[in-house]
Amino acid sequence: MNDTFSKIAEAIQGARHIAIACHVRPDGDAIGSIVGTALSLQLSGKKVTVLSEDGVPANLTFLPSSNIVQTSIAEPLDIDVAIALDNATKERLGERTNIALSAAPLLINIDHHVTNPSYGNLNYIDTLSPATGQIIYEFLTHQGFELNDAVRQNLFVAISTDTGSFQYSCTTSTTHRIVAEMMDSGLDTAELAKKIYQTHPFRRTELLRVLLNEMKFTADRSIASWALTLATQNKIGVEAGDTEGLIDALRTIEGVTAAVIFEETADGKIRVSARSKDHRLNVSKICAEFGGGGHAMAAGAKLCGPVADAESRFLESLKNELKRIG
Ligand SMILES: [Mn+2]
Repeated sequence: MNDTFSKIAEAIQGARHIAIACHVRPDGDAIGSIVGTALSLQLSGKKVTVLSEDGVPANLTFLPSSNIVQTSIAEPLDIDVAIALDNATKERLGERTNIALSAAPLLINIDHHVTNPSYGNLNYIDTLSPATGQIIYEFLTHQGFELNDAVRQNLFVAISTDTGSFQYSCTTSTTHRIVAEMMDSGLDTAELAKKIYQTHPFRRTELLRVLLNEMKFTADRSIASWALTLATQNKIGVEAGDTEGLIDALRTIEGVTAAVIFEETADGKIRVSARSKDHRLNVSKICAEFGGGGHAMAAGAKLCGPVADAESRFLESLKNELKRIG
C-alpha cells in the first residue's frame, strides 16, 4: 500500500537534514534520481547529504552537480529523514550506506522495482513507472518543489537510461509528456543524449569487440549470451559503468527473445544481467529463483561461480521458461 505524495512531502518539509541514497553499482536512474532530488530539496532550503555506496561511475560524472554524491562511510549520520531511491531492497543500499542511515527516525522508500517489499516507513512504489526519475519528477512538481536546469538534466538522464532512450515497453505517454514539459523549460535533450550514448570511452569498444567474438546462441538463437571473464576485464582495464548498455548488442538481434550477460566478479561470484523482449517472458521471475530480482523485462541476480556453472544453471532455467510460454 503506497503512502501519498503529500504525506511524503510533509515528512520532507518537516525535516532539517535529509540523506538521499541509491543502490550499489548505481546506474543512470539511481544517480540522476538522487542528485535531481537533492538539488530540488536544496532549493527549498534543506540540508541534504547524498550517498552512494559505490560513488558515481565514470560514465555518469558528466551529470551536473554529481560531485555532491559522497561515497558512503560507515558512520551514522545525524539526520531527520532518509530517502532511498531506485533501491529494491534495504540491503541493496550497501553495508556502509545502511550504517550511515541507521540513525534516521524515518525512512522514505521511492522506487519502481516489482520486487520492492516496501521496506520504508513511508513507501511509494510504482511498478508501472519506467524510471524512478519519472516518479520523482511527478512527486516534485505535484508537491510544489522547485526545479532548475540541473534538476531537469539529472531527471532526464534517469528517465532516458531506464527506458533505453524511450524504446522499452515501460515507456508511457506520460514519460514523453514529462520530457516535453522539461524541453519547454529549456532542457537540451540532444546534448544530454550525446553525453550518455555517444561519448563512450574507447575501452568500451574494445569490450564490445570481445563480446561480438565470444557471444553464444542457444534455444534456436532465441537466447543470446556472453560471459565477461575477470581476465577480459583486467586485460581491457574495465571501469564501473563500462558495461552499461553493452547487453543491447545481444538484445537487438532479430529473433533473440532473451539476452544475458554473465560477469565474473572479484569475489568469485557471477553477476547475471538478463533482458527480455517478450512480455510473456518475465526475467525477474527467473532471477528471483537465484535470489535476485528487478523488472519483468530487465533483471539481475548473483550466482556462485565458476562462470560455466552459473551459465548452464541460469540458461537451463531460462530455456525451461521459454518452453513453457511456447
Ligand atoms: Mn530504475
